[in-house]
Amino acid sequence: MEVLSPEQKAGFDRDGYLVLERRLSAAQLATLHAEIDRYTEQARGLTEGTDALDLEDSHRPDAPRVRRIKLPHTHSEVFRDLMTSDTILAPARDLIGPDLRLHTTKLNMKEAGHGAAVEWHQDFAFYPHTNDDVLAIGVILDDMGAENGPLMVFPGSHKGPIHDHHDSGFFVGAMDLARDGYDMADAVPLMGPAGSISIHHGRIVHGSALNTSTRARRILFYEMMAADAWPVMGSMTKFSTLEDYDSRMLCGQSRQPRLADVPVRIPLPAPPIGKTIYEIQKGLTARSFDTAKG
Ligand SMILES: O=C(O)CCC(=O)C(=O)O
Repeated sequence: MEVLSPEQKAGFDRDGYLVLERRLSAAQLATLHAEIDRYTEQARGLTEGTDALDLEDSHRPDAPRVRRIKLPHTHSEVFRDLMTSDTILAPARDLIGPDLRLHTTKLNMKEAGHGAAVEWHQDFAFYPHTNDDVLAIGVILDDMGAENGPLMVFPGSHKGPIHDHHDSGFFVGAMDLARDGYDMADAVPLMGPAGSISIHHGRIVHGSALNTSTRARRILFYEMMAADAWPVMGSMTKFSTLEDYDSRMLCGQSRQPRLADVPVRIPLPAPPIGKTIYEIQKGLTARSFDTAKG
């Protein structure tokens, strides 16, 4: 083990999540915040999103509202350097082994007063793999309390089924919580001071509410898997060649697939609209969370 205790690893295996408090220094946080400001300034004047910026539905060119910085590691050295640091990779190696491949990165902004909710879902429903050594590391960039839309999880749900994320015949990337037997009162918020790190298992049921508070809630997600977890055909994971796929190795070696007895559903037919989770989830009828009023 590099950084986690045996108890923390056992906790993750049992519950499907961990929070590691205060892993980033004040200086690192300041650098990340400044980098975010550089992006949000680019939103002023935009009439639609760009390759880097996903905008809130209530965004206006003169009142910019950024929902997400997309794939930040592809256009920012700051976010790329953090991704390849031991701060991010050491806990992941402790949990799923030395060979890690990146799935994606995103920085969900959830700005004060209007930051969008994310409906309940399992990441593995979007990208089923041959085994479930799949997780997301979340870098908590603002103090995260109950009021500013923390990520919430259902402990132990990573050991259950992959639920139906379809509605009206299409994949909508979200579940009908009541239909699947969950009570929102049982969800646990992953809270901690800015600079903490959350880790959630790829199969855990999770979501987060609209941020109606006066404080932002920004989380930078690095989603990754053991290199021997290969996407099942129909997964939203796309790659064109082996070189392309292997260019996503974060550490260790590329591996042949390991096939485990894991539940799998295929996210097809593809959603009729949208590429981001916020757009795709608009197809869900039985919403759990409010949407912004504008
Ligand atoms: O930002 C959040 O609270 C949830 C993010 C999430 O689950 C996702 O983007 O897939």
